[in-house]
Amino acid sequence: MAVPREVAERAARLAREIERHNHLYYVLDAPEITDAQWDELFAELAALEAAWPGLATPDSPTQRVGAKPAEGFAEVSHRVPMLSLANAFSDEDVAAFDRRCREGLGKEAVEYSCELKFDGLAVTLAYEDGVLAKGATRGDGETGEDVTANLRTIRAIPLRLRAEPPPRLLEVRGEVLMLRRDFEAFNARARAAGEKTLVNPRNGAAGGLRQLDPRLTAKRRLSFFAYGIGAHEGWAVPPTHAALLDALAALGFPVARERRTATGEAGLLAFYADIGARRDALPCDIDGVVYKVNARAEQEALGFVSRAPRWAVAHKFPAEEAVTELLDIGVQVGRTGAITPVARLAPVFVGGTTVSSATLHNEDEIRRKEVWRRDRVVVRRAGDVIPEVARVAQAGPREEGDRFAMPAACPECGSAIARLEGEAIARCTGGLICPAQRKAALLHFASRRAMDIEGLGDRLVDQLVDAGLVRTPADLYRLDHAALAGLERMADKSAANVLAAIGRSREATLPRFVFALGIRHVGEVTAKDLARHFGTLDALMAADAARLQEAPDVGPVVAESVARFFAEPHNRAVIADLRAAGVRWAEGEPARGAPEGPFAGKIVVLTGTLPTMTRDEAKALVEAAGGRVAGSVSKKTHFVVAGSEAGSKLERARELGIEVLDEARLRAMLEERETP
Ligand code: D41
Repeated sequence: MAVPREVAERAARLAREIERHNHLYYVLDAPEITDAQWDELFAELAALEAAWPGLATPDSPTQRVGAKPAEGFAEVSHRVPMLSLANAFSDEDVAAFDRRCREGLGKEAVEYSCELKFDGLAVTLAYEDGVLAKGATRGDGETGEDVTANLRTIRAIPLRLRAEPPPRLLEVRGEVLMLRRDFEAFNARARAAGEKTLVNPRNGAAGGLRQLDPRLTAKRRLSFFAYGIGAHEGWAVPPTHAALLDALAALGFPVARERRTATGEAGLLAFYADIGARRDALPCDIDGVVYKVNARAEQEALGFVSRAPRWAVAHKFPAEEAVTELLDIGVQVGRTGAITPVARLAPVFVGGTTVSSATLHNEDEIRRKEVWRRDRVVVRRAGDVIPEVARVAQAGPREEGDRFAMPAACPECGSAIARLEGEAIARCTGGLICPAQRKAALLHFASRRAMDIEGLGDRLVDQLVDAGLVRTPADLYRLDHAALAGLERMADKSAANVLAAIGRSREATLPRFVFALGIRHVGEVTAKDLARHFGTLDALMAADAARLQEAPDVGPVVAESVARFFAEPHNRAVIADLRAAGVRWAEGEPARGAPEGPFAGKIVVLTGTLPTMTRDEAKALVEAAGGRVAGSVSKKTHFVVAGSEAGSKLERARELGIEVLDEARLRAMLEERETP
């Protein structure tokens, strides 16, 4: 049965609409409708085409992922060969390129069009009468493979040119690639499904184009950027490369915004530096920039040498990946005690510098990447980030001793290394004595909510530790005026003030002292809970993980962390030392029975700015009324006290249906005790 005219017209209109929205979304990055609205248009068109066989045309958006798996790819010989690009690796290479162009053209200064060099795969797209007819890989430049069905799945590639009337023939050339966000999303999904992940976006794009089943290509969400043309008939080729790129954008192709004209070597190098600085912020990987003589007449005058135009050059960034031998795996201790496995490498030049060590992040990463000592590994150094071992290039002999084992003791202080359940990072437990953690531990110990030693900040801690005057917090209490005043830029008066502050801090409270120890997972609230529950430091130190969990809100992770801290003899020695130095607090009885007050047993979260109370005041009042203040909203939260500019915590409270109080209501509830 013939397709009724209204149906054909509706289908054609839908097809045009869908492609217009594809262009808005994938090329201009400025969608006008939601994904759901797009799905609706698409579903309507698909339904019409299903009901009326013969309705679907090759340029219908439903045909992007229509085809059945292919047997293989047919060969395509390019009507106009796809040339290669000469490379420049240094400023001198660029200067030589500019000199050759000036001399070849007999000009003082040559104008260039500068663009990005995408790290993808070159392809050519043939449009006949405006409709995408064939797409092929570059291959050897003369012959490539017909990957039309796969290229159709790329929504950034128009199925029809935006030109009326369209050229008889136009071949558009460009690069197929995977945007970083699509690469990350693909790998996240693959990881969750236990499937193989992609090594990098370039391999993702190359593998994607080579799929025999276009549905697999579609899953990779490939992208495309246009940079040139091949054969053409019935099209007025613009007179400059810059105008050509504008024309390609007008026809509906993605063209990178990062493009401009520049004159002379200095102009080219400025573009290179500018792009180099912004490289990490780009949506996709690039491996350099490309300079092309702008005027087409000048390009023709310069011509070619052995398959490469004389009028263009790729200025490459230093390679970000290199292969070298992994000599050994050691560990490094961070400021917070985090133990990072570090690869010692045979020195290798990568990303512009020589690298001889690279991070392996943590034990799980080593296992996931299956890295062993004496393997040959790929070292990656992108931008300013620390070099990392990206993957194994070639396995080494792999004898049992080559496998990484987390050491039992910290290389800096000899304390035990522990990895708590559910954490990726192993840590040194010698928080109070480990040289690597010394400065951070001292700063925390002296901080306002801990021992509150005024004047003992970053700079002074640095000086004290670097001068060898302080190794553990206990050493603070043995400092004298002469030692302090002897430090650079330390006036007599300030030395006296700091000494007085240290002296005052001897009168502590048990919660403050426990918090000051800097035990992982023991914040101010937990320190208070522990102090209240055990009453004395000795009782707390004697408790095993099971006893620790009897304290309110202490789960297995906190309990294990506390038990390990006090099990470390170094830590016990420092605590004994602190007591010997006169640090003391009033010890209490272990808590018994439930707390009393209008907020007894209630968990309260504070958020936003209250009209008259500070956060600390509100907290103290809630705690005095028997409540506990928590940092985040969960199902266990009883009340959220919200002030102005309350954000996500308030939202979360509403989602969970938790009662929200303002300051007035909080005050009223606090006073309930007095109004029987
Ligand atoms: O972004 C690219 N990878 C890129 C590749 C580019 N921006 N421009 C290019 N221009 C050319 C000429 C000058 C020969 C038309 C290229 C390539 N060629 C190219 N890609 C793969 C081989 C050659």
